[in-house]
Amino acid sequence: MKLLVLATLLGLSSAQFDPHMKDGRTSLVHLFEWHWADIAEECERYLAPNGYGGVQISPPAESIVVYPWHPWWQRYQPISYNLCSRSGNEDELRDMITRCNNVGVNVYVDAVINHMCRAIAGEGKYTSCGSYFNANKRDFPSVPYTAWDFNDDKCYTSSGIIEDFDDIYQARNCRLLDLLDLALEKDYVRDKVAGYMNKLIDLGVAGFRVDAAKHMWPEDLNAVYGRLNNLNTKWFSSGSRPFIFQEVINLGDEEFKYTTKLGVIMRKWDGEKLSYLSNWGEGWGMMPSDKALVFVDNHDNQRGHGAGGEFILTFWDARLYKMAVGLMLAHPYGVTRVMSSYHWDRNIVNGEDENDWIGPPSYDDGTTKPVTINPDSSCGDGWVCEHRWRQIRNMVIFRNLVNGEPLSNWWDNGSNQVAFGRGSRGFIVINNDDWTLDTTLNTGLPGGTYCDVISGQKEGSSCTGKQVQVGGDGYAYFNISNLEEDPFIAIHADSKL
Ligand code: AAO
Repeated sequence: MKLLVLATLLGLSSAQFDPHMKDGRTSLVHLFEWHWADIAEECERYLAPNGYGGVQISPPAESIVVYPWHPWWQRYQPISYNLCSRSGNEDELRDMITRCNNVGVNVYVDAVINHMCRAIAGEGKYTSCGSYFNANKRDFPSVPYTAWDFNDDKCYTSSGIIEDFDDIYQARNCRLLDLLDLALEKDYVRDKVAGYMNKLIDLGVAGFRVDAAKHMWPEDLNAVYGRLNNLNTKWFSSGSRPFIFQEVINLGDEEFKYTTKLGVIMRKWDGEKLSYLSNWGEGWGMMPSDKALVFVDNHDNQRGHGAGGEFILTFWDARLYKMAVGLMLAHPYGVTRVMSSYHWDRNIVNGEDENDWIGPPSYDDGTTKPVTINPDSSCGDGWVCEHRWRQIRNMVIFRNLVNGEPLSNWWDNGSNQVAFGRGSRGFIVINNDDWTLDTTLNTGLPGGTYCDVISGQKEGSSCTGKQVQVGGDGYAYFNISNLEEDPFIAIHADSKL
């Protein structure tokens, strides 16, 4: 699996690992392909009230448009740094950033700075804001970039494309998937890229996911990061540095272990068991917790792109997925990112999804449909909105409440039943075995009656789901059938009656 994270390894100051979330919030959500206007609404009506600390947005820069299909990935082929995209124009972007910040929800931008569009994209004005470009001539007048600003003469593969991802010279000087590779060792290019990011910082964003970071030289990235402004003091304390998390897919070593391994463990493949998670995190050879951004799936691997695989858990496997996300959110390791997807018609042929390109719910002209909200607060019109699923939303709240508390009272049955607490603030019990969990455990919580926040939650003075009785000694009896819709239970300080 994949990815992730990591904002690191570059000798950056530790300030760049701080996501600057407000009010003890701890998680961000990727609202993949949402329109800016919908994100603004979502910040106000849902994310802030439910404790989400931030939102990752899809690339906001002008990109190619691929007629008539409008695949989601067209946005990863910029043709200028004008802020107009399928998600909206600059005014809508500014309005969204302002409104999200005003309710304490940070905005993190997916920054595509390694490359422009593909070499064979042709020329014309078929772009998200109608600016002219000519890919053959490497001419992007709206930036402007010309042939001098690309790495063509530094790549030694005959195709000009990365053929061996393990060869760092190819990986950093040749074209990723035929995407025109920017010469980031040039001050001019560094200035243009930093100018784009600074415009976003000045609008109020809190940081960046750096796309394809593996394909840029660390010293070039450092030079770009060094040019970045401090965050806008309208919403952030003075001297705050942007949060940077870099996309580096490398399943063999550290970072990508998190999503891969979690998928394999939950599926019980390769002899893996939940009980092995007692030292999850650094104990598994992952990077330091305060430098990791973790997730169960992302926009690539949920559809087989970028080292996806059948072990990746997604909304398509809802039952296991909810448990995996619950576990991630309960566990102290890393900054957590929740995925929010849209449905597409999967068409798996020989293990590959032939429809992995399908864009967000759209009208015939390719315009993205608004996100509609059903009376039960789920989303309609093809938007999945995992972040609104009760089990996931309530675990985001759980994570905020236990923030800073160590992992405590670990228990396992040597198989796939595990439980752990976070000091005296929260406790989770998971049954992924094919038999009932039936045991009494030390929760570490003060005695009382608690509402399970998975099967329901506390509403007023009662629970809408299960109740858990914690004795004065902190012990509680748990019985979780393997046949339940959600075979896990979580209780926390605020779910006490
Ligand atoms: C589109 C078309 C392509 C066309 C291209 C240019 O789909 O057919 O060639 O235009 O004309 C997204 C889409 C692409 C799309 C692109 C541009 O995913 O399909 O291409 O927009 O529109 C590498 C990079 C990683 C990258 C990933 C896709 O390292 O940075 O490829 N992800 C990001 C974004 C992604 C985006 C881009 C970058 C481009 O998240 O959404 O692309 O902006 C190995 C390598 C990895 C490599 C993967 C690719 O992974 O090591 O570096 O990722 O292969 O599959 C083991 C190994 C692991 C290996 C893995 C898979 O597990 O441990 O290292 O197997 O083989």
